[in-house]
Amino acid sequence: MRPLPLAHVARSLAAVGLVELALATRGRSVLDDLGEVVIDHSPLPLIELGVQLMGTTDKPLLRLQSLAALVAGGTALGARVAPDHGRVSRRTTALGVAGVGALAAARVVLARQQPRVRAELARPSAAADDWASTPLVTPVEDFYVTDVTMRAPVVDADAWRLEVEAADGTRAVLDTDLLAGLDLQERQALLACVHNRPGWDRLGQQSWTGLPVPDLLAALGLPVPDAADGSVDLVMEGADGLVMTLPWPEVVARLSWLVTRMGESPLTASHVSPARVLTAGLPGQYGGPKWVTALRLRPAGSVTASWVARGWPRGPVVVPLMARIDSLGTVGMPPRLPARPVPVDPRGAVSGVAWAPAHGGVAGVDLRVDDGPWTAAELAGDLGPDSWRRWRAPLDLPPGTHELAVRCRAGDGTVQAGTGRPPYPSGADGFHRVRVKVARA
Ligand SMILES: Nc1nc2c(c(=O)[nH]1)N[C@H]1C(S)=C(S)[C@@H](COP(=O)(O)O)O[C@H]1N2
Ligand SMILES: [Mo]
Repeated sequence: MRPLPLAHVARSLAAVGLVELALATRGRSVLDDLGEVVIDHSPLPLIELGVQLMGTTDKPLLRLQSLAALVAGGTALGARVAPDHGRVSRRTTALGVAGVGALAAARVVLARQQPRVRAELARPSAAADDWASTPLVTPVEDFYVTDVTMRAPVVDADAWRLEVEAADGTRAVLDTDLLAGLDLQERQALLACVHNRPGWDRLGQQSWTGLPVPDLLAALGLPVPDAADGSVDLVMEGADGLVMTLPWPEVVARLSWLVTRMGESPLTASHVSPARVLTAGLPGQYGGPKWVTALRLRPAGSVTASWVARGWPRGPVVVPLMARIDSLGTVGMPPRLPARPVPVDPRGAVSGVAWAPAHGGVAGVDLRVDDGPWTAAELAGDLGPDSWRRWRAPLDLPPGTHELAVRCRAGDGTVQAGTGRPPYPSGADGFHRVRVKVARA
């Protein structure tokens, strides 16, 4: 094997670093652009596997891949063009170090341009937390973020415009001033990603302020289709180019909302200023785009949503009903896999949340120990069918190792089946199971 031409590696690193740093000041990144090319051209099963294994750490990994590919390409090219100049000298070492430095500096410059998630929401009071281990309202800084782009677009609220187009082609344009004059209401709802699996935390509960899309059309003086008019789709465009569509009857029945506030505060940059569309009961990728820039009524089926182009069903897919055990510290994304069973007090209690926003809300949660029967847990007060609900159940366990499992029962009579099906194509189902251990007395 020939030795790696390290000098060319160093030169390539320096070249990529310099280009990256020069572009960073303009908010661009070769590594991110390449990462997006990879995402756009990867087959769906590969993307699903990536999400399953890496959760949201997939982006740093994609950048590293891009860097490796560019440096490998540069090295190969360098070794061909100048095979004799591949020896490491002080100068090439310095070049390599400078390249790595430039890459790091570029990341800092790019990160500076990304608005921060502001943690302005009041945390739930201690009393509210006594009941269960889960905050009733997910703090903004803990709320999951799913962006399809490598970096979130930066949308200037002053320059933001929402183009609204009726079925007959008449249009209106909304800006933040006009928006402030509209009659906005607050609503509690859960937002979940279609990739959420049993025991994951790719979902959150918040109160959202905004107004239903049909009311928005009316407020702008645009004709509003009949609630049952299936001949039109609502086509929703995000500033990052993401397009989603919903049949008009779904928009009306589920009350798709134009949302401008999350909890007490205006939407933070990542969740996401200045406005988004949210549809209770539908996973994020079906319910509406963040950084929404246009809402258009178009003939049903005439526009293909970005997810459909990527192989997802037209749907809309709904949020599957599920229950989660939060108090044993096993929740996470990707899930924390405790190597050993979680030690528990045999007469202790477990608690968590359950949700069934597409099935009339949570009517019950059941706990099962090993192969025993399902027994009903105690439920906390209800925020409404679109929200999650907290539950708790006492334990009465003999010494040894046990498996706890939870399931959700919904208001419409649906009982969670726990089939173990993956997120693609219609959302994951499976019981959240946790192994516990009771010490011998
Ligand atoms: N414009 C735009 N809208 C989007 C996305 C996106 O990447 N761009 N991600 C979608 C997905 S997959 C989900 S799960 C939710 C995530 O919203 P959050 O990041 O505020 O939690 O937004 C949805 N809307
Ligand atoms: Mo998602």
